[in-house]
Amino acid sequence: MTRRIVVVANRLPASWDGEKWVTSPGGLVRALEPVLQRVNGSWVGWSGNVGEAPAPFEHDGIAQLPVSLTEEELNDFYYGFCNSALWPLYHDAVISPEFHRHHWRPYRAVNERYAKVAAEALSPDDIAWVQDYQLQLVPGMLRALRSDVTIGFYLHIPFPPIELFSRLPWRRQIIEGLLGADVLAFQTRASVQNFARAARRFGQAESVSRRELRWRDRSITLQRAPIAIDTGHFEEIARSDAVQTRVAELRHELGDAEHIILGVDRLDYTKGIDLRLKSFAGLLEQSSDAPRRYAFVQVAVPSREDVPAYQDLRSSIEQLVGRINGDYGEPGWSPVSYLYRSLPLEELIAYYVVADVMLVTPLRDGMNLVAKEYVACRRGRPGVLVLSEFAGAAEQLKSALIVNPHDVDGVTTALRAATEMEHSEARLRMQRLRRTVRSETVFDWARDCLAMLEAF
Ligand code: ADQ
Repeated sequence: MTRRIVVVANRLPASWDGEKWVTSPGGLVRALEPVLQRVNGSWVGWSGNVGEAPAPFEHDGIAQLPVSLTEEELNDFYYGFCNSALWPLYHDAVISPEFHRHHWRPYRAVNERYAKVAAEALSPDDIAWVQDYQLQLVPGMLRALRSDVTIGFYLHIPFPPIELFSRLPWRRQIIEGLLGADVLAFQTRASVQNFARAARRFGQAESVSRRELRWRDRSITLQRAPIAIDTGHFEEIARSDAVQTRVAELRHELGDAEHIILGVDRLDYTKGIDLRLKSFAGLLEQSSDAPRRYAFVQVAVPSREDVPAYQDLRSSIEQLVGRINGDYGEPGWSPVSYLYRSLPLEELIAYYVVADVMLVTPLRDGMNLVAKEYVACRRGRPGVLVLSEFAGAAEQLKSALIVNPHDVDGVTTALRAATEMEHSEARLRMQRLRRTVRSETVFDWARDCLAMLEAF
């Protein structure tokens, strides 16, 4: 018998657009929604509006159990502790993490609230599947409330090396919160190892093996479960007539450039968008005789617009785009097209299909689904993926051109190699990448995670 699953995540998959509930974009929702629809699951999370929580409702075949957040909690818990302390700390401290006690306290209080809503929704033997860095205390709190359910935790972002994690003033509490789970799953081997070390050091857990810890008379399984995509869905849309028509239009709109290069990211300082733009400028510099051969499209989804670091990033990227277009553009032609918006899936896929080169160059990324989505859309046309060695995806997508995103000249060289690559080599590389992306879909990922939880 399949056991019922209650996902506990920061956000609900549905958000209110002022008139109706709509499905929010983003890696997490896109990955989990198809899975929950299959197992008739529920989802505990915040609706996106501050104040009193709406009554539970159903959307897209999933029972949605809203948790309330006040305006102050949104600022201190979400923008504060989650996104000004944990997010930078867990991404190699790309910018300095800020630790404030007035952010930590609401983090604990809000985690407690999620744990309570989840505890009420769970029946004996159900599985609670807690998601991500916003809710690291929930496994421990939930165990205290409900010792009769199985608790899983999945971290979508990297777990940092102990040298960085040690800086966190509440490192012991975070480790103990996580150790409340029966199964802790991570994107990469490196994250599993980093966590095991931190659990030994700050939680006094003992390693039984590389995949098992012992803590307070309980056994905790550590799992490497790289997240994936619904590959078939992307392939199907990429093949559709609507996308094919749009691809031809886009190519024309982009000045029929010989090489269309694409970047698609949430606008986040971990994604390396600014360095990537500099690398593209380097390519234009080297090709000053024929700059019109290249067109670079950067699609950036607005993200965390209330955090100052994100506002600064947005203006520095816009300045850089302006500078490159000013330096290399001509009347009626700009080498960089910059779109600051979220795109409907069909339009996003048309961009994946039209792009000859995909630049995925985060400074640190848990996985990066964009890289996998691009590969899924390349049926019958090679295209070259240039991928950062610091994306979790690099552990799997080894036939990409792997780069160090901090090395601006190195990325320019890789871009050049991508645009000049022999068709036969590009085809071979893409075939290998496609094999990986087709053989490990989001359904395999969910099956692996849930199988581990169901075994408890
Ligand atoms: P993100 O940091 O959001 O996810 P990513 O994995 O690339 O990063 O997922 C982004 C998602 O948003 C993709 O599915 C993509 O299609 C979509 N998207 C991007 N740009 C878009 C646009 N302009 N319009 C519409 N949709 C767009 C976090 C972690 C990642 C991890 C995922 C899942 O940071 O490392 O891979 O969770 O675990």
